[in-house]
Amino acid sequence: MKRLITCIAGLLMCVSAYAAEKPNIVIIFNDDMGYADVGCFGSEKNKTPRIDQMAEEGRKFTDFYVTSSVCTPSRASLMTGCYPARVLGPSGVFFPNKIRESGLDPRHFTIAELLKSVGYKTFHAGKWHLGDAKKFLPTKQGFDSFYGIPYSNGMYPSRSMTYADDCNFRQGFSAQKLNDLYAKTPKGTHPKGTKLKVPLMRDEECIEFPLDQTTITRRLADESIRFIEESVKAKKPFFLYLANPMPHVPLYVSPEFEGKTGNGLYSDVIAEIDFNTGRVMDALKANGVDENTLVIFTSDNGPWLIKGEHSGSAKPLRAGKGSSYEGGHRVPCIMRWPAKIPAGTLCSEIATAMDMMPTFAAMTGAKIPADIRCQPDGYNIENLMTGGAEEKSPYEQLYLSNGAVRAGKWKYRQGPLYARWLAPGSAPKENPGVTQLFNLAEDIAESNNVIEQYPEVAERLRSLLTVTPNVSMVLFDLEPPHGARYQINKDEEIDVDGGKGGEFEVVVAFATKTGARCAVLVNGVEQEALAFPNVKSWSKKKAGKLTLILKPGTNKIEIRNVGKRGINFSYLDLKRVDNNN
Ligand SMILES: [Ca+2]
Repeated sequence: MKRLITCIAGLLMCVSAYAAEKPNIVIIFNDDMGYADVGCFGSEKNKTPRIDQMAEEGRKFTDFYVTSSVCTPSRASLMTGCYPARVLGPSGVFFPNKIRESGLDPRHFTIAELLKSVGYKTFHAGKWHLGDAKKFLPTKQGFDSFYGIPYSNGMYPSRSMTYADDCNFRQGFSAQKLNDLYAKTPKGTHPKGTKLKVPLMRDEECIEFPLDQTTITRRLADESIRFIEESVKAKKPFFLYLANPMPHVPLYVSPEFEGKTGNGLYSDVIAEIDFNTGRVMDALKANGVDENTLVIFTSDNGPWLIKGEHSGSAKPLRAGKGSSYEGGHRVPCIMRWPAKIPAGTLCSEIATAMDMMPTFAAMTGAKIPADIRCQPDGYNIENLMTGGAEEKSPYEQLYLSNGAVRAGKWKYRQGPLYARWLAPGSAPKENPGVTQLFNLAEDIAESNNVIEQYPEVAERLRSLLTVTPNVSMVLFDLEPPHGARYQINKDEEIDVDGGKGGEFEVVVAFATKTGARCAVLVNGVEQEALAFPNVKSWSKKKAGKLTLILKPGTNKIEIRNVGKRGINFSYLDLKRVDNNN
């Protein structure tokens, strides 16, 4: 009898050891948090004891990148492991209530789907921003459940929102009132007086409108802790994606943190994020899963510097959000996993948010299916996470937005000096196009353009851009455009030539491989499909031409990939060809 009991006990231990093999994964993804916004990355202003503690107990990544310096494309890469252009097309930030709903196509494979395939419980707490229509929500992308805001905290209610029967309406709103307001509001816009009022959702319904944003950082931690407890109780490995909607503006803190730091609201917000990060870390310990949980703490892009006192810092990096300088793309990153990552260590090799998909697959034994729409561009970086200083980055080059590329210590960039998000509306004269080469090993601040000294290095990096799978602003080999140039933003409506309508010649700038096709649509109606020429490698002649008839007023011009081959759109150039001046 005694032997039998021993056997059973042994078997039980075996089963629980097996369950414990799969590490839990927590990603804490902050919004617009700058490289130097936390103590362990050099902030002098913000005190972040709990985040610093994570670095002391884990590994700091000094050269960790996101693929875009704005929210939506950056998040698409985290979810899919791909450069944003490959999964979103030529897209910037998503806004609700556009005529055509925007979102990450749910047929794309996400890290949540990957982990779910090997038995993980999955939960997204916080800001999603990959589509607010029902078909695009986290629950359609591999998350068992969602609690948070479907887009940025500075937006407004969505026309298509479903309100829960017991939704907590505040400030005199009701589902009826919102419906009435929308009935009077032109399609494609939002009702007056609703700016900065955003919904709090659970799964696919709004449960509070407008969300009391002073409570959100704490409530996201509350929900995260509840999820950790439930998963441990259910003896399941778990994936928690906690995406704080701040320090993106508008900033809010709870009364407990108001004025707490004496350093202004931004520092108070960081302090509240730090405190609640600590609460989540404590919950891992309290539930006995601290040892075998990988926690990744990082940001979706650099600080939104035009917001002044309400923005963070990327120092010593140059610029911030919206820019292809380092301050836009390089973000603070800490990884902590006591079972595998040596404490108090540093990695200064290039790693990116695209690496999560292949790395999680390797860590958990999950398979990335061969037939998904886009195989990841990222790499398995387990070696950089757990190995020694001899481990090297798998990246020979890394494409950044707006025609920039980093290869080793070199960084090449081209285009406007300032980003639209940094200096909006600045005329070309004040914001000239530049080509720059920096040696990041000697010049982390990108202050010394060495393109004259190293023309052959610049040319090597420039030529890499012609084969980039990244979208925005690739090199354009045509003559300078003759008409007005429009950057292609998905779902953007443009007023062409004063809105008079007429016949226009359109040049579509692109980079593509052999025989790709795209359709050009005006107001949702397909005008023509462009088949691009067959070339052996990436096309050097990157443009297609056609004639479009535009009606008077605002027209929505859309370029859509309709072939199997990838196309990277850059911009379209419109020139009037009729005599209707
Ligand atoms: Ca952001």
